[in-house]
Amino acid sequence: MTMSFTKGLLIDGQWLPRDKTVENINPSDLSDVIGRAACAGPGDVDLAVDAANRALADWRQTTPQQRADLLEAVGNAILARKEEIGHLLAREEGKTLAEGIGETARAAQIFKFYAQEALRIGGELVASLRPNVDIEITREPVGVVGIITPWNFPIAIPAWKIAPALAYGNTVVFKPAELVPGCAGVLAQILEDQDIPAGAFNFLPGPGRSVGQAMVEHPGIDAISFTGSVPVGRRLAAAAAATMKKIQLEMGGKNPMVVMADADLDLAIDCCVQGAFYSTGQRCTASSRLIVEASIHDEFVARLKAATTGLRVGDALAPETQIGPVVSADQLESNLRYVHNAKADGVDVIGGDRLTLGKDGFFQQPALFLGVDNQQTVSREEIFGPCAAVIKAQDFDEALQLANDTEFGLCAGICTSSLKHAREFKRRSMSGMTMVNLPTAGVDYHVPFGGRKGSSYGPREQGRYAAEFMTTVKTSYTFAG
Ligand code: UN1
Repeated sequence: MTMSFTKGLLIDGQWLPRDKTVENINPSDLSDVIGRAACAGPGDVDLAVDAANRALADWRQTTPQQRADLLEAVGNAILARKEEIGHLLAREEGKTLAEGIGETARAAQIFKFYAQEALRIGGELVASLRPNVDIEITREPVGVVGIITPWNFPIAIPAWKIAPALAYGNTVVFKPAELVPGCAGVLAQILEDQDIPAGAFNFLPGPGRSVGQAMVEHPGIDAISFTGSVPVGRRLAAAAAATMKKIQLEMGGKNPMVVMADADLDLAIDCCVQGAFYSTGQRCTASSRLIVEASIHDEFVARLKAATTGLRVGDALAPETQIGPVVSADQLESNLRYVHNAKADGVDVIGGDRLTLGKDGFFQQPALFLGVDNQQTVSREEIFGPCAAVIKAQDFDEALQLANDTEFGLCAGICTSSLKHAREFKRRSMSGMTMVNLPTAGVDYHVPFGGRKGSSYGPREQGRYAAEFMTTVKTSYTFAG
């Protein structure tokens, strides 16, 4: 296979090589080194933040049409290359080729959506309490936005943070996850190819502990949008408070999928299997708790076991593969530890072992933890792998109570044919998103995304609601007597 190398960092419109690099390895085939990515250091954060601040004066004055044209062109350029980028995505992250291409197309559509949103920036005109005074409420760019993204959606998550940031007139300093610098580098190149003004978009691949930390502490960054783990999110929020930055955090999930006895069971099996295991379960929206009504529990579990053990795990790029590898050695080790500890605690575990296939990769059999209650470790902690706990509930009320009994609150699903159950569930679920007869993972890009409790902090991402974080409100009073 050909090796691809990222060109370095993009700061102030210049590609800057760096001596320090990290290898980008294919998790389906550890002998496949995809390339080497340059590694930014904390000094580069200063350079990028300065460039972003200098560029802001002009960029915030661009017309909505200029920004719309740029974002539309970026979306079209991504779309035109969706097979190639999707292939790179599957190769570096390990989701299947179909998932990689699908994610790339979604990233393109996100840019095209925000191209249009740039044209819809408006405000309010409100009558004052005083005579001959008008009040205007307008939205302005928040300033320089620092964007820190995870490895599990190498192009879609960068897209849904970068596109609204630029659409609303902000400049960007973007740090992708170290494990997936390839797609991020392609995205940076595409933005540059569309002649984005120097400094309006800066690309800083590098480690979170140094580069991400320096970004959140930097007084020249006005807002940080982060997707990643709860512990890192908590650290970033504390650091952001020290410099009074606006912050938006998308973190973990322990998303329940409730299956009621009145559900279409074929559909419910599909929702559980897709939600729990597709994209190797490496989604914060994954269904990691399958809560099944007691009267159908045994029959449902028998079918779920058959569907789970029938999944084809393999090389992300092979057409027959349904479940690609785990992303890295560390993640695999962590997943296997959960499986090992569950077995040691006497849990009935189906699957979960490391798989040896033709190629040396991080393959793991999808795991079901059967007969567990909602207090066990595998029901509480986000594993972030192809692993799901199956929990029995006596009736709807208990299922709802179990669904809400978690420190997370991202997405909650129910499979039911009862309008009453569906309605009650939507109203009483303590989550940011609910799904009826749909998997918990796999969301639309034009509506808000986010959760409650430990899952999210700050305003929502995506759709029109992204304006809440990406802009700041100004109230202007004018007297003309
Ligand atoms: C999806 O389920 O379609 O990190 C998106 C994540 C989420 C994105 C999930 N922020 O998994």
